[in-house]
Amino acid sequence: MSTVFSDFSTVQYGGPQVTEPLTYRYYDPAKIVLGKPLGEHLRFAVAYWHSLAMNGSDPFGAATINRPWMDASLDPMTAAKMKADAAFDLFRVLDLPFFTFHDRDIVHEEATLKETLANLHTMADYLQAKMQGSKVKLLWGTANLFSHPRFMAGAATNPDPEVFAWSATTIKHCMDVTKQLGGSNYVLWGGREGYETLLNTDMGHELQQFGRLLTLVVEYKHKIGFDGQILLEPKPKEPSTHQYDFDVATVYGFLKRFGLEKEVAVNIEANHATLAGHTFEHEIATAGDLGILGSLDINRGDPLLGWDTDQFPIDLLGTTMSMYHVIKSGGLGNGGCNFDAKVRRQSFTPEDMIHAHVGGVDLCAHGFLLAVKLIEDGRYDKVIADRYAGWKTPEAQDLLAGKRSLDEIAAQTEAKSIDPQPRSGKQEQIENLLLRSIE
Ligand code: XLS
Ligand code: CA
Ligand code: CA
Repeated sequence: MSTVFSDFSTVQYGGPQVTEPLTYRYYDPAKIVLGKPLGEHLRFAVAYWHSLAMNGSDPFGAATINRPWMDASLDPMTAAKMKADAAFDLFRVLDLPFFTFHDRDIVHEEATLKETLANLHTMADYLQAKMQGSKVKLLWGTANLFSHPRFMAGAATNPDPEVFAWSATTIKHCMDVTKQLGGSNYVLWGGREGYETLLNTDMGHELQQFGRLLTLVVEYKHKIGFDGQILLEPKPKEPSTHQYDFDVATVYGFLKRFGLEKEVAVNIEANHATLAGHTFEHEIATAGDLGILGSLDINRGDPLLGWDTDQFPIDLLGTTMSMYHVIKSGGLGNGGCNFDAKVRRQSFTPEDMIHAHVGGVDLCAHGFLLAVKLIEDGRYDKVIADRYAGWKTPEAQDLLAGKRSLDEIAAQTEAKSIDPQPRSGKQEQIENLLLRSIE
């Protein structure tokens, strides 16, 4: 069956000198780097929602992307299958190893929960059959618990327990489907798990509800023998004014509170990091340090706009440093790099969709290779190591290990009476070193 992507041949690796735009210049999945193929470090995924379901509408304008399966006169199940056929054709063109989806991306909502869930399972079977004829695997599945009006005050954190139960039911089925399709992870993003005004919100109660839901998810994962990771995706705001999963550090505190820090990791999105006032690499390094780095959603915001624009990334230095911190954190394991990124509404052709992914894939691959080079070169790591070298002395090690009380430290320091001298932080030297490393 032909789709809007049928005219495109599979994008190949061509090497850095190639000028043909629909070619990977850096993404050579078979290239061995740090002991394994580059493709296994990066584990790229295509996001169903932005690539197949997004129609380019915004609060001020109508749809600009009119794919055949979006025709409202079609029978919805026929449309869902046409969309899936196009999805797998896009996966063929991009030749990336994974995809991701929400329940609502693959099939519409029906009048009753029972019918909605029946359709979800029908489409999961359809995807499973498509996967048998394809190389693509599922990086993660998730439930859309934010679009329908019933979720306007949250899903797990809704004041109405019936919405909590509805959400839990939907998640149970989405976890079943994710397991059926061999998913590596299951993601929870709490878009409306937060509030618009504290004036009508019992925050303590809502956090208890959220903790309960996450505990139920972890228990169910073990019950059904799902061996993927459960991931929470931080985001500080949008659509809610304040969201409980504000950033990686906040999520860690929440996981600790409910005893789930060994069970749940994070899916970190670049644009969510910047909305929280952090860099992507800050969030990655924080998760690495806390031992909860799960997976990445690759995109970028617009520095001139204060919302989640989900653009494809173009910043080589930022990407290199993000990959540096991924490598220093021990890699992505079961996670991957999911393109939670959408083309602009003026980029409405199928070809635009392919260019967007080729650019994003190549940028991440290039950044990863440069990060490896930076580590192998050693100069940058040495600057950092030298900065903390004072902590290597036995005396300082005892200080860090808690072998000195506050009054002992005071007595020793007063006896020595050494006035510590300021030392350069070498920021500009480091910036020059890094810029020269990506030339
Ligand atoms: C929205 C989120 C969402 C999650 C999955 O901002 O990025 O797309 O990744 O629900
Ligand atoms: Ca995301
Ligand atoms: Ca986003």
